Amino acid sequence: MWRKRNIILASVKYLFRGMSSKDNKRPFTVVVEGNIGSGKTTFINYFKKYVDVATFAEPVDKWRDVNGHNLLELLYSDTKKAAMTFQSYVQLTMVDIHKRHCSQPIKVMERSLYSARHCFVENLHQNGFLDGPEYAVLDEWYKWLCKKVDVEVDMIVYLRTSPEVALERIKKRGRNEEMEVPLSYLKQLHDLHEKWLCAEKNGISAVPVIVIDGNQILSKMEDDIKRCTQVIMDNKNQSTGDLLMHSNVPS
Ligand code: 8LK
Repeated sequence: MWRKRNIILASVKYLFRGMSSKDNKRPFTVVVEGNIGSGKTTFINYFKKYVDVATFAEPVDKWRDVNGHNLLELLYSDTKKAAMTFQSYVQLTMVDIHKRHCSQPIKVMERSLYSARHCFVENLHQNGFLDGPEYAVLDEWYKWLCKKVDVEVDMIVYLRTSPEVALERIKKRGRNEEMEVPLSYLKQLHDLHEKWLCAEKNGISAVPVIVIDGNQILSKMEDDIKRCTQVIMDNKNQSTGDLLMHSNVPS
């Protein structure tokens, strides 16, 4: 169900914040967050038809081939050994996308430096796959990056999906490395997303969060995504006053 309350909240928070993408050097940046199998790719693909939007999917191909090493495979086959290596590289590749230049005024990214820290790194630490020193080093890097690099975002879209539905979709997608992902892992990640994005006090609370029901069948989700597009446009327009989003798709 589309959560009207969240849209209103998003708009109100946005107005209060009175911000745009600062000095306009950074595009209006939307990050799409959610569990593995939550429908983020569908969401990102939807925006590809807009000429004013640059889309950035998660750089999974990079994670699968770092000078011939498949870090994603290593992560799932020997999590303790690969967790630090994988998360360091994820952090680097996510900052790269946060900083990637695009000529379009709107940038839609799949996940972010923030979900890396609040969900994935946190989960690996809670399960003992990242020990104290590893966790501390990743956290220091995270804090330094947030302070020194412009990785700010303007809006978060959270695809809230039950772990059971996410597991079904993962199985259907059939990505080799993920075939053994247990439901318990998805439940832990789900809880961390909820804590981060739905609790009153999250690390980046000034950023509006739009919640979409990711359990819906994909055709239904498209309706919500369309409405979400409108919210993104409205907020972007408030920040520049003149931009209209154009669609390549004949109406
Ligand atoms: O999203 C593709 C795969 O990578 C999926 O199996 C989950 C994993 N992954 C991870 O372990 N840590 C991550 C991300 C993805 C994305 C971020 C930011 N951190």
